[in-house]
Amino acid sequence: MTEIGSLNLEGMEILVLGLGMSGRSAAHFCAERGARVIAADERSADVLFDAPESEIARELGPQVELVCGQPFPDPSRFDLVVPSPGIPPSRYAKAASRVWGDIELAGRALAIPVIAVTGTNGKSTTVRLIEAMLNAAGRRAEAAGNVGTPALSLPGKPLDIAVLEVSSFQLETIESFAPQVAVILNITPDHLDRHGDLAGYSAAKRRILENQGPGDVAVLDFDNALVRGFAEHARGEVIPFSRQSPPSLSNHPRAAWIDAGVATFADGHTLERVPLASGSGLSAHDRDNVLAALTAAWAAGVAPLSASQALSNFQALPHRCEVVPAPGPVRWINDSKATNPGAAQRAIEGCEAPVLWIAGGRGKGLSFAPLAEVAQGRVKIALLIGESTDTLAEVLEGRVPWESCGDLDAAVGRAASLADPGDIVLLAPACASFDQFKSFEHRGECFRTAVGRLTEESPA
Ligand code: UMA
Ligand code: ADP
Repeated sequence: MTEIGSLNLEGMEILVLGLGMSGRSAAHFCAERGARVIAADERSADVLFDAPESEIARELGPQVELVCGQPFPDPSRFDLVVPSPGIPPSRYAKAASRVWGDIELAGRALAIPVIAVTGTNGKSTTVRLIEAMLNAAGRRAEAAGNVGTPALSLPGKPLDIAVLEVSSFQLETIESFAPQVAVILNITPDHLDRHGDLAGYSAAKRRILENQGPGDVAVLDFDNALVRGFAEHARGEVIPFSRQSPPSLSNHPRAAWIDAGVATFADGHTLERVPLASGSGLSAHDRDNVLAALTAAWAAGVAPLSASQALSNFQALPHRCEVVPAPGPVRWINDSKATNPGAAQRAIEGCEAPVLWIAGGRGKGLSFAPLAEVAQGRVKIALLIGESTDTLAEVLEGRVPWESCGDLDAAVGRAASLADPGDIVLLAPACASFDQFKSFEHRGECFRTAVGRLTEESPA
């Protein structure tokens, strides 16, 4: 019998839906543990794989049967369905007798403590910070999950603790997943096409708390009203964090906040203070993420001062308010990862100079109205690109000057001709990239290239 943690899949008939990153790792994981797996993807093998199907099949092993380019098999025939995060529950939930996503499987397989992080913006940065902080404190930690490496890559590795980024999609398919430390960052509208409305989206996020017990900890962003409201659903200890004001200590003996640039950690009457000397390239809103990460590490038993040692070497993630090197008096900032209005809002708020704002792309059906409010007075001109141009123009009209540029290269060129010394040109699209780019990374790289080209055209 193959058993790790509390997981035994021997002899089970398992249907894995989707053969992207998550599905492939799930199929391999289940087969290795003695299950019979059918792994299905609606795309055909030649589109799906960058190697011949036979090679992928060999990698996955004889226990896995690939079904590509066909409708999904009937889920009711299987003991367990393991859907990829991108496949909505409407595709399988009614028919399936049991559904566990890869986070559920990983939670069952991992015999080490888990810190799990969710929220709308800042998850990837926060899990990387936590990972670095725990490693700096001598704990063998590794980050995985929505951050880009499937969670099922972790079981079996020599680790002391796992740090998982979990999306709302992944939380829809948990059953007993109970992280020792659950972190919920800000919640602002995103993925409403999948979850229906903000209530549905935040209910999915809240599921990170649903199986915790009295010994577990919920680290919650108390500056966000929705997340603050989750405290009453927490079954373990709540440690609130705030960048604005000390949370009430009467309800929560442990709390963290920022006071004049110093992260402050209260444990009853004992205070520990950590000056926030930021890591390389960290943006204004990364302070929230640093505070959340220090608090999570603290909840996992690492003193904040010790955890903070990691900050001096921490490299901010690319495409998140990344300064693009360019000679001259204008600053160019690549926040291509701002794929929703909330992230773009924080990016604009973080600019301490007049902004030429490049925005637009594939809309997600989210309101841009709050963005227009923030942009008014801060943004000199909005340079609009992609499918959302008309929708953005409509909310900006009369509040913020705007121009339709069509594509990113044209917007960069126009920004270069309009910017005054001291201005900031900010790419913070508030939209997905898929109308004109392969991914947000591709969009960010194209921005860097376009800025680099300007430098070549007019050397300093
Ligand atoms: N597919 C179908 N039928 C469908 C839908 C999809 O067959 O109706 C197939 C596709 O053909 C494709 C596969 O399913 O081959 C894709 O599955 P997926 O979209 O779940 O993608 P993965 O490659 O498995 O990546 C997933 C996460 N993707 C999504 O949540 C959409 C990755 O997060 C994550 O890093 C990875 O698992 C490892 O855990 C990406 C993401 O965009 C970065 N996440 C969203 C976000 O951050 O906003 C939530
Ligand atoms: P996620 O994994 O949640 O998408 P990232 O760290 O990749 O988080 O950042 C995504 C986007 O959100 C980037 O545009 C980044 O600048 C922005 N961002 C990062 N942290 C925060 C925060 N605490 N609040 C709002 N926006 C943030």
